Amino acid sequence: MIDAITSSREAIALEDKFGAHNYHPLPVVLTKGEGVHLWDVEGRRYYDFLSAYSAVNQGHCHPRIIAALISQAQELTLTSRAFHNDKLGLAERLVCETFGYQKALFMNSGAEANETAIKLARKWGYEKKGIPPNSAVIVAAKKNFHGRTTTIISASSDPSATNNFGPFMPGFSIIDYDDVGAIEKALSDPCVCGLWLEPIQGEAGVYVPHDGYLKAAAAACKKNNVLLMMDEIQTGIARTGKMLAADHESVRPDLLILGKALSGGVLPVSCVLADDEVMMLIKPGQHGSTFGGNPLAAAVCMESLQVVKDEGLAENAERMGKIFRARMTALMNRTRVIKLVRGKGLLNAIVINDTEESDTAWNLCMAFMKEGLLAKPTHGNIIRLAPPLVITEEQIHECCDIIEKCLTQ
Ligand code: IF1
Repeated sequence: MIDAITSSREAIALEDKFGAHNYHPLPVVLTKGEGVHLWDVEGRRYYDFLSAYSAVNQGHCHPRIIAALISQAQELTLTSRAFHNDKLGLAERLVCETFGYQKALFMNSGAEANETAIKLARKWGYEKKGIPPNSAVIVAAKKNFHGRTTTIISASSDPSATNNFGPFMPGFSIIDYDDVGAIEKALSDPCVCGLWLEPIQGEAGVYVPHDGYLKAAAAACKKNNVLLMMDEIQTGIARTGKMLAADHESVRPDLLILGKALSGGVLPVSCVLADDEVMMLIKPGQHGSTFGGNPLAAAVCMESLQVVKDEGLAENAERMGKIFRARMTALMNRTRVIKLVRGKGLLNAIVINDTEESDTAWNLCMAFMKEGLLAKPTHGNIIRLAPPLVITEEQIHECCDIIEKCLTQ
């Protein structure tokens, strides 16, 4: 019999006693989500300014996505890929037509999609570019975040992601982000098969590269016969005011990596998009996953994408983001606490005028929580502020009032 949680304290105690301590959550226990709002066990309502790291772009428990989940769940949830089902092909067509690629490969988590992209780039490197066996190199950026597997952290420059998890996967070289010269230098190595970037670095603290960086990266890839692998797991699906962050520079990656809001935060769905020249290198039996592309995920993914289009979420993110950054910038000019405001669309962050080690950002998030807004620092002094893309202008102003009240007190 499943006991019900009756208090936040009880829930936290259970997690503390029986759960791995691999996170340090804010002391809030949520029990319901709807649109931009979350409710805790005691019934308090909050604005969600994290959106589960941009997985809930369509808002919590969007009625259309939940309806798609329920109706498909009553028909068929999983066949494995040993057999066909009547939803996967429809979802593959929708993502290919939405993002303009010839083929899609569905996985589950973002990390799995990045792992798939690594395998595709390497296979292309050996079989198309002629890189000698087992010597393919993928170039990644310092301060990247692409997931938590041992291969992915082999490209990480963050000690908290790598310490005591070795030995690491060879074949990655790490360069400074937002440095075109570093790309051109690294890609001159004939063993390089891929350049692996986030169009905006999320975990690094919503680091937006200089205009033209993505275009220059694409040009360097073309010049050196290297695949551009774009991780849009956090920045994609309308989060930055366009369907993809790469759209701001009209850059078309060779490998497009999606996840999170691809399913509206309802269940894990990720996918890699590419053209036949790359995707058809993987033959039957060479890659896959039990749940990858299951009919339930396919149905949820299709409705999630349709909601983004029907509700104009990219346009709303663009408009609301401008209003938000204008208010944060005005606030920055009134208080010494904010050093910087940066972001695109509704992926924004404020950099607090304090050291990375300070707990100012954490204390501010605790103050926001008491005023009904949930956000979390990405590093000591950076607070990511990213509400669901369905937020209205009135709600944005109400949230800015909360932030302003806490920052000016
Ligand atoms: C955590 C933040 C971290 C991602 C990008 C791939 C993945 C992610 C650009 C992997 C996942 C999540 C993971 C979660 C916290 C959050 C995160 F950047 F969003 F804030 F960690 F850096 N590429 N990001 O952002 O996707 O396998 O998780 O589905 O691990 O703590 P996943």
